[in-house]
Amino acid sequence: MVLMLAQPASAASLTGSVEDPEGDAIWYVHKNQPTPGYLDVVGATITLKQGMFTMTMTMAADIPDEPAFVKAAHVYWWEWAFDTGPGFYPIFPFGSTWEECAVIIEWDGVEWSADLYDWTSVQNWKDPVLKYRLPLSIDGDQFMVEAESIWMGNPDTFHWAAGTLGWMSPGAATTASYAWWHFDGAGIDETTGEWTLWPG
Ligand SMILES: [Ca+2]
Repeated sequence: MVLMLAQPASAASLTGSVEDPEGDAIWYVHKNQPTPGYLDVVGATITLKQGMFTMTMTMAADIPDEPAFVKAAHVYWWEWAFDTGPGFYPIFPFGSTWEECAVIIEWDGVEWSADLYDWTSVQNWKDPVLKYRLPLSIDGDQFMVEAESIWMGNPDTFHWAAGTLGWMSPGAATTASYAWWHFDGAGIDETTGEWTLWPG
């Protein structure tokens, strides 16, 4: 006998996922040399349940406790970028889409951190970026991080992409003279540059 138990709506979850080839991460300084597998995205997910977004990113290799920097890089980012509405300040675009907010895991050579960045109130370079510190877990080849939906404006739907990024300039987004490169991106249409619709 199968029992069907009704669940309250709040217990339902919505999810979206993307896959990406292994071996396609590129570092511009060494285009002909392999980029570390922990910078190579093979999959990412975003799941919403009870007001909390859980994001995972699976890499092509286990994530070291203390990743070594490839030449010229000073900071690594693993990022889920969210296009939640029209018009915002373009900061770290993947493809042809600009993001309103992003969840970013950072390794700065000393410590790990994870933050939700909210650019929706930013009008120019000098405006402060809203940031929320997030809990981070690293298990083998996978990152997992959680963020409150309300911090992202409780979106019902959005477009998103995931990827990895290296900063050539120390201090990342806090300096005016910044320079960065995407090692790899996932969830981006190769032809149109459009991001992936969530949920779905
Ligand atoms: Ca990849």
